[in-house]
Order: sequence, then structure tokens, then C-alpha cells
Amino acid sequence: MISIITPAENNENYINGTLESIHRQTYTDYEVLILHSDIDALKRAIGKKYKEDGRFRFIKTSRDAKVGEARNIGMDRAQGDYIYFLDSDDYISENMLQLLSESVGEQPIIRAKMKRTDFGSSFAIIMPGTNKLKMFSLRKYNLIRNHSALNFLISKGHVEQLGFRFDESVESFSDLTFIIPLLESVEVVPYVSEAIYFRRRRNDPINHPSLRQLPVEQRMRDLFTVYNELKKLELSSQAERFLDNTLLNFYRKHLVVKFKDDSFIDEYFDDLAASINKVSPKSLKNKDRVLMNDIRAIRTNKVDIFKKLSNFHHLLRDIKKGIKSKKGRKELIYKRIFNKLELMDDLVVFESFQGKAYSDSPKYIYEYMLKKRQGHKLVWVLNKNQKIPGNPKIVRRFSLKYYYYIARAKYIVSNVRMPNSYIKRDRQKYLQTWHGTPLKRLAGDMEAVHMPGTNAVRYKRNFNNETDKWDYLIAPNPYSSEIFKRAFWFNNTMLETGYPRNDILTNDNNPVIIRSIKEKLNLPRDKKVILYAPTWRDDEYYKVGKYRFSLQLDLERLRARFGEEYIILLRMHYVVASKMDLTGLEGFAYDVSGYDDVSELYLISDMLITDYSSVFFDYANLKRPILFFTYDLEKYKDQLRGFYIDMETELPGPLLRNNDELFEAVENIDQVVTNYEERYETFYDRFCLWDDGRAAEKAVEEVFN
Ligand code: C2G
Repeated sequence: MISIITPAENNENYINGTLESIHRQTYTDYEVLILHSDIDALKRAIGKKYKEDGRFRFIKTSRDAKVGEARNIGMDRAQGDYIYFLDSDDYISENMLQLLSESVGEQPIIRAKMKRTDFGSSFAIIMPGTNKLKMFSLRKYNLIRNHSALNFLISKGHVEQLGFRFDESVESFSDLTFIIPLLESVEVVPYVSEAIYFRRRRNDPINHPSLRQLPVEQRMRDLFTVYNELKKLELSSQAERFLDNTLLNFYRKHLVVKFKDDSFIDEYFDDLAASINKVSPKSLKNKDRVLMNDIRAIRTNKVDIFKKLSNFHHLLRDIKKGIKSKKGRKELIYKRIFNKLELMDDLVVFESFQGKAYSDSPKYIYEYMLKKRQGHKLVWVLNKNQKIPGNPKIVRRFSLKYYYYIARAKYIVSNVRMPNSYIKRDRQKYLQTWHGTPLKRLAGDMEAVHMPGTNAVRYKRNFNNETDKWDYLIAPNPYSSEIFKRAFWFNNTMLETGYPRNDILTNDNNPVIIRSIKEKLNLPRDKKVILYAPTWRDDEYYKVGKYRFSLQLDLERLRARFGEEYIILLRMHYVVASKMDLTGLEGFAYDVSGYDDVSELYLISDMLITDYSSVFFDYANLKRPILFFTYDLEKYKDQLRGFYIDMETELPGPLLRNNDELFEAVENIDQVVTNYEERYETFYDRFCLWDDGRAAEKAVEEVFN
């Protein structure tokens, strides 16, 4: 019998897939030892059929048991002739146990193939088994290049006889304490390539990191512990080289980056030296000069020289990166020169939608400061030539001046993320206004990421680095405040003020202002106005940052039916790059995508049509009709993002699946208003109560006092 050992702590969300892949095995003589600190909670999370199957055994561990301890307990309780470690977020091909047990023969261990995969991928089908084995002897340590004890079928008698255990004191690298002695004890390891272990890439490095995604400091301490422990054993030269290289590679890949801070060096130098001193001279042969210089400084205990070397490496790295591109050169000057200049206490940099517009909450905060708070030097990041009230200094995003100002400003005000290269300075204050009440799942709350050029792990890491820099965040309503705290991992000052960008919806909702905006846009004054403002789709794009939008709205028919009474303003999201062709629709359809401030467009519209854009939360302040043209609701909700609220029951207007339904609603708009009156009230009370026309004032008073 095979005992599968599966620690399951914190993996309640994933384990069903793992258990299913076991349940489907063609080889059935197994038991599964599932280890968890709260068996009742675990059982609530897993499927009935596994609970009813006697082969699945549940074993309680203590709450703080690390994975090594759980595996040791699993080994103690295993009743099989063989053990097999399978983690509770991974899965195996259906022929795994069969192929391994058929092929192991007299050997104490055997290994199968391992593949990386993402969540959401479906189970693998059986590959035709040829049972051809590869034998690993001299190169057997190549099999554990991922430092993992997973995916070996191992004779339990052998393990018991030689007493192999996992170190229970460390989070990461504990596998090495078991698997290295085990590999030392065998001559060869047979390898089956037709059976596959699917190792899933975790999608949440912040809230739910895999061991590899734990902070470098912790992994470093663990590695030092494990390294020193194993170095006490008498190891073969292969094992020694493997272990030394594990340390040196970790040093080069993860530690070198950290050593840019002298304080980090001060803190960890002694521990580092204790390990590096044990590296065998043979393992240092043929290593490059840069590494060897470091090693020499460490081994001779010369901290000051080591610091100089590290600083020099980092300068060199920055220069190398810098000379590659124009942007790199500017970043180099930014990092190495501008960031060393003193902060200017009166300087405030404003930016909205990455410099694309003079708009949104930064605009209203700026205008409030212009009027009510003299004594600050105000700079706008704007990528076009445009006159702005107050004639501030204007810089283009990523120009040298831009870098200069973001380095020296005491205050940064932005409504989207700053570039990854932005370095938040110690005394700098960063006010993030954000740009909408979330309907679509945000950042840390996203399961998968479908945007081009990134994946969930990278996306969340970068996002988390960004939100760490925010000192203040504006919340438009209690609902957003709660979501922002969680999805942005935010625990600095939440400004529960309402949206500055919505101040005008309270203060300027009058015929004089409405008329002046219509004049600015050259719109007829005798027609009612429909505003169509949809959002973007993560998976429809030309390239990174440039999204495609195909208009599903039938403008010809809309004009034929409503052209006498209405005009329509088409407002694409700012990341949408598709251009609209409105030839023949002159005087009826207007492309207002380039108009900076959507809040002004709300003011002049008699009705809003949108989809999953946050625009409706703001528009609801006006208490005017809202229609939802949601022709791709299922795809958007289920595949792309997922929503925070129930579109079917909580929106202040109807969901309309096609042009016919939409036109009917426009035709009978009074009836729609009546039908949705109650829901609109509830919605308004939930999302609009903080918007009292004084949000900019409240935010400024708090941040700039
Ligand atoms: N916007 C706009 N015109 C559109 C769509 C959006 O001017 N056609 C502006 C609005 O100010 C809106 C903001 O961009 O509130 C954000 O747009 P969303 O469509 O909601 O999408 P997104 O940029 O993904 O932000 O928490 C909010 C979310 O992050 C959504």
C-alpha cells in the first residue's frame, strides 16, 4: 500500500482538486493522510465523497505546525509500504501511483516528472505509459533542483531504518533536511517521465504565499539553519556541491539585491559569514570574479570592504540598466542624484490617469488648494499642451523634469498607481485618491489576472509594493473603505471624505453651469443627452496598456428611433485605444473620449448608459436614470474579474442584454425610473451619502495640515 502524505493547513480552497486527482488514480491501494489543525473546518471545505471513502484519513496537527512537522507526523502514522508526498494545492496525473509502483522494483525510491502549472488548468489525462525508466546516479541531485521532497515514491522501511526526518524548526528548505540524506543513501534513482506531478503556481504572494514566496529574510534564516545542519553530516562530493550551490545561488539571486542597504549588511553579515565560511573550496572553483570578491571579503570578515563592494555592484547595475535606454538613463539620474537632493516642503505634484488628463479627484483637490491654500508650489503631470487654471508648472510623465519633481516633492497626489520605479522617500507624503468605487474585483481580491504582460503573482507583488507607499487613501463610501483595506492591504490613513471629483455634482448642478459645459462642447441645447460610458475588457487589447473596444451599440438604429429627442455622447475608458468612426452620425453621436473630465459630462447628461464601469456609482449622486448595457455579463463576471455586488439585484437600473432591450428601456424611461425607484434609494444611501460637496476640502485639511 502507498501512503500519500498531504499537509493541508491554509489550503482549504485548493485541496478538492488534489483529492480528486487522487480519487481518479488507476492504482487504488492507497491511503491519504491529510494533516490539518482544524479537522472540522477542513471537512467543511472538502467534497463528500472523500469524507466517505475510508482511505482518506484526517489527522490533527497543532495550529503552528510547520510543513516539516506535519510530514513527520504523516510518516509516523502511515501504514503503507511506501510513502509519497503530495501537497494540497497540487495534483497528479491519473497513472501516477500505478506507474511508480510498477516501476520501483527493488529500489528504495523512484521519482516522476514534475510540471509547473497555473490555477484553473484542468486535470491531465493519462499519457501512454511505456514504462521506460531513466536512471539518475551521478546526476541524482539534479532531481531536486527545486529543493523539494515531493513526487518521490519512497520505501517506508528504508526511511524508518535510517531515521530520516524533516527539520521542524524552519518554514522553508525543510525538504532538504529529509531528501539530501535520503539521496545519499541510494546509488541510483529511477525516473518515470510519463507520470506527472502538477505543481500549481500560487496566485497570491501577499495573503497566501507559497513557501518560496515568503520574505527573503525568513527564507535566508531558514536556509542558514538547514545549511549548517546538513554541513555537519558526512556528505558525498555531489551532495556537498549541491548544497553549496544552493547557498551560493540564493546569495546571488536574492541576497545581493538586499545588500544595497548597509543596514541589512550590518544585521546579517555574521550569520552570512558563518555559512559562507563552510562552503567547500571545491565548490568555489570556476565561480566568477564578482562573486569571488564578495566571498573573499566575507571569509576574511571585512565588513567595510564588503559594503563597498556591494555599493559598487549596485551602482554598476544601475549604470548598466541606465545605459540601455533613454528612460533608464533618466531613472539612473532620478535614483542616484535627484533622490539625494532635499525634499521641498511646499512642493505638491498632481497626476491624473498617468498624465492623460487634467481631471478626477486630483483636479478638484488642486482647485481647492488654488483657491483656499496659498503658499504651495503646485506641479501637474500632463502629457499634452493645455492651459490649466492657476498656470502651474506642467511636466510630461517620464520626462527628466518629472523625475526631478517626484523626487523633491513633499506631497504626491495621484489617482492611479505610480510607476514601479518611483521610490517613496522617507518624509514624502503620498495621497492616493483612487478612481472609482469598486464593482470589479480589485488587486488582492483578484483570482486570476487576464491583462497582457503580467500574471497574478507579479501583478499582486507590484500592486502591494505600490500600496505600501500610500500614506492616505480616499474612500468614497463605507463600502469602498472596507474593500480598499483588504484588497490594497492598506492600513495607513483612510480619508473617509467622499470623492472630491463628485463635489461638482452637488455644488454645480445648475442650468447656468450645465449650459456653459454644453457650449464648450458645441452641443445642441434643444436635445436631451444620453451618456454612454462603458469600461474596458482585460482580455481585449492591442498591446500592454492599449485596449480594444468594439462598439455593440447600434448607433444608426438609435438615431432613427430617438434622434429627434436625444443626442448621445460616447465616452470610452482612458485605456481604450480603439478609435470610433462616427461618419454619417454627425449631430447625433459625439465622441467625448478626449474630454478631460467625465464629472462634467455627468452634469450635462439626462441619462447614463454603462456596463461594469464605476461611473454609475458617481452618477447616482445626480439621481438621474441609469441603464446597464451588459451584453457580455457572463464572461465579464465569471471569467474576467468577478464582482463585489450582485448585478442582478443591487443595481439602480435594469440589465439590458441587447440593443432591442436597451432601446425599449430608453423608450419607456419614465416607467424604468418608477420601477427602480426603491432600489435607487437603497443604492444611493449605500454609496452616495459621503458625497456632500466638501470632499476636496476635507481631504486637503487633513493632508496639508
Ligand atoms: N471613466 C471614464 N470614462 C469611461 C469609463 C471610466 O472617464 N468610459 C473614468 C471614471 O472616472 C471612472 C474611472 O475612469 O470612475 C475608472 O473606470 P472604470 O471603468 O471603473 O475602470 P477601472 O479603471 O478599471 O477602475 O475601483 C475602481 C476600479 O479600479 C475600476
